[in-house]
Amino acid sequence: MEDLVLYEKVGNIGVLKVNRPKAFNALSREVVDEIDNKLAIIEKDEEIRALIVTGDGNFAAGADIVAMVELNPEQARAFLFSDTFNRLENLSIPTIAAVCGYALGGGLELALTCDFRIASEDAKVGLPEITLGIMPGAGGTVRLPRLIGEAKAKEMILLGGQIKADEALKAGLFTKVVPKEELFDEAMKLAEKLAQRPKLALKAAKQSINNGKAQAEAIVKEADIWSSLFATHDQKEGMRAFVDKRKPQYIGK
Ligand code: DAK
Repeated sequence: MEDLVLYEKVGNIGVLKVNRPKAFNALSREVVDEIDNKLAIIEKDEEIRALIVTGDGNFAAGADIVAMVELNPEQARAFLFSDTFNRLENLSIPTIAAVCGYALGGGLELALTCDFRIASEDAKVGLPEITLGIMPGAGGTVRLPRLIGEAKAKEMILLGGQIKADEALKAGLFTKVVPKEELFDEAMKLAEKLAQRPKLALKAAKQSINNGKAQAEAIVKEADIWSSLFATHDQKEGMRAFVDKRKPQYIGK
């Protein structure tokens, strides 16, 4: 079987690629564990000076809905995405999400843990969890409002729609949008620039910015609230409807 997450070093730049294209790179437990394993390698590698995170075809269409449908609240709470996402956010080197195609739900939340987000013109981002009878639970309700402001974040989270690359650029979610064929080179250019900056000062600046967010507690609480929704009819209905490819019937229970 092909590796679900690919990792390579291009000079002193690391490139992490989610590789589950048939499921639009949906983040299953195995994919997230693999990302975590690669992060453990990256953390120990003194040579690596910047990391690009990307996906094959799409960035990632969210957590694997099929794997979540029948979870109860305890199992959902144990579905530890946030630890891996926090680990990525707190890497000492700068990180760049190179976003192509869909970055939805947990996929967008993964991109939000990176220091920069560069996208191709075909990128579409959103937090569609509400349409599944749940809410974002891996940092989305905490990181997105801080990045793009509460009103725009609420529009995305409470309505659950998608926005295109140019709108996400205007909102400040992306720092740059380029044609698809230029995405990787553009991310590399930025990574190489960052790699030339003094390592210790970069690490200190990033740590200080992250400290200032003081968001750890909010992210833990978000996961608690998120998992409580797995006791509801609407979560089961929303996710079963996605799997059955039909419209959900919500009853508010
Ligand atoms: N999960 C599983 N499979 C997915 C998927 C997903 N998120 N997204 C796409 N796929 C699969 C589809 O089921 C389909 O598979 P087959 O039927 O071919 O077997 C294939 O990928 C292609 O999808 P479509 O046939 O739907 O293709 P379309 O072009 O029509 O649509 C789409 C593409 C990306 C717009 C659509 O697939 C879609 O809406 N996908 C779901 C997006 C979504 O709702 N994402 C949010 C998921 S919830 C936490 C842990 C996790 C999370 C939070 C907290 N904690 C532990 C605290 C995260 C939650 C989420 O991300």
